[in-house]
Amino acid sequence: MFTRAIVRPPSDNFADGLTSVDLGAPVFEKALAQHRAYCEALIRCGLTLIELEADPAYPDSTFVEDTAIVTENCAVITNPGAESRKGEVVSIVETLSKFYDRLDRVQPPGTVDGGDVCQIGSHFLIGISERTNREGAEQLSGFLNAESYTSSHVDVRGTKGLLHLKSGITFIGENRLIVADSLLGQPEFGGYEIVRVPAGEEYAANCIRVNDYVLFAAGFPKLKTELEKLGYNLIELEMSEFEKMDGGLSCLSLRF
Ligand code: CIR
Repeated sequence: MFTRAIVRPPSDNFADGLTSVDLGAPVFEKALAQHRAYCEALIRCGLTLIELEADPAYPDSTFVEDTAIVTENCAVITNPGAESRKGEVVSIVETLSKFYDRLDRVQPPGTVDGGDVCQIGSHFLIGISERTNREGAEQLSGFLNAESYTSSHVDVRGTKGLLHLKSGITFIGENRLIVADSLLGQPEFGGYEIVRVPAGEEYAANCIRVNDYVLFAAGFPKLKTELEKLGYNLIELEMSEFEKMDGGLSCLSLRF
């Protein structure tokens, strides 16, 4: 069970952040409203929110998930792969120090973005991507192994349209992984029941299981129906403005 989440609203220069998609510029007011609805959904799932202030020095800083890996036993501060995002960790260190006695830190030349890290019970899948390098993944595995977690690495470089591992997969519990077609067949996914993402609904592969609910991007009816058939309680959220900046549902919070 999660009890808390760290969130940070977008800043008014959110549109200056990094993006690789061509969906137009996000509308700030709309992004704020979508973020508010996201926060309300987390509260509905039973979480207490730790709300940081918007930080215009870092236009991508609403995507807090990339700055840390938070688990029941330990917290690891990442070294984000994008130069413009490295400073985002400062306020996260300050915040997480209130909850963890010790914070481990990925050191350069290692880089890790939290969006590449998928926890499945006591096992972690770590994506090697444009943002997370092998050195960073190995450092992270070391920290996790010391806390009796296991981990394996999944190379997602060259997988078209995928910024992070979790842009294409979600662990939704019950031994089930939602997997976009571009990632099917990875040996690390053997042993899980795979829920395939219908063609054209790839963005919805990134959703989050939070206690009794799954937070799910609005506008993807086929995957929605499939998950409902499997018995999940979905909370649908409009994500259009974050999608324009390459962000998914998971990246807007750090849940622990
Ligand atoms: C970036 O390119 O870093 C941001 N615009 C989006 C980060 C999304 N993070 C995530 O999916 N974990």
